[in-house]
Amino acid sequence: MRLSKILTVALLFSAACYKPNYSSDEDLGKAFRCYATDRPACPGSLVCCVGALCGDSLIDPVTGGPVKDNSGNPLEGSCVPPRAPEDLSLTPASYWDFGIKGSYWTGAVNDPLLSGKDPDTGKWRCARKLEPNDMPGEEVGLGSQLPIDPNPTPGTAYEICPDESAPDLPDVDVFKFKLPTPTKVMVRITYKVTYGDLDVALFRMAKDDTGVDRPQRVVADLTAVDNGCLEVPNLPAGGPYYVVVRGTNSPEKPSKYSMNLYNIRVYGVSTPAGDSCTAKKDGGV
Ligand SMILES: [Ca+2]
Ligand SMILES: [Ca+2]
Repeated sequence: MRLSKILTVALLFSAACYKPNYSSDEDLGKAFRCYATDRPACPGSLVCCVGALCGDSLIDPVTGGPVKDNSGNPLEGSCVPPRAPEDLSLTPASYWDFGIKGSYWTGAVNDPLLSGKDPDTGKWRCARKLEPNDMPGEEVGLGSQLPIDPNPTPGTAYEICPDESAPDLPDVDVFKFKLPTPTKVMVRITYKVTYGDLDVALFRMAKDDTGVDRPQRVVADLTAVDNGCLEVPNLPAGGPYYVVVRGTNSPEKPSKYSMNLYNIRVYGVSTPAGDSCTAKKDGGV
């Protein structure tokens, strides 16, 4: 429902002491939808945000109209509490701290054909499905109930590769889930390391000294082999938890990040002795 409609309803009921019981909880899907160009865009002290972009940054400085998405539609935001000022030097690759990588792929790397333009179609090769999904607020939702003991599937296909506007920017993909009960959680990504090493890690949010949420690493797979796997025997209920997949760099080429196609599965396991990262030594999934 658009804000103007809600305000109209609120006015209609104001004679009967109507108290609008609005929510700003994006996670519950209850936040007001908004356009930053509406005046006011949001009730009270709330601000209109799309991912990391808020308020006037959703207004095109040239036209004065709303910033538009790739399809030409005005970006629709959610009314949320004002966010802490962000460190503008912070990139998604530095925001998600994977820890120190100890092993690197040293063999030949095949071109995954994920950057540059296809000579036949002229289109940017990186499909950029569900992008941007690099920071909290942009993530791909996995829901509040992970599948438990699902039948093995190939998983959902994504790709780590940059946008045409910033071809050297490292890409990360972020997925979010919550847990209603403590759960043994598995995360599996499948990829061929010969086309580019990928890493995967699980984070939760913790408040830093200034009370701002920062990602805290729970577990990471930083190996330079085919596929990646995370196993958390008893992840506490709640969340949100964030699964992050990244391309990797190396000490020799710190500014060059790998790209690759991958498939991902995130699921729960009902018995402690059930599925495990170490159970299949052949690297299968
Ligand atoms: Ca991404
Ligand atoms: Ca890896």
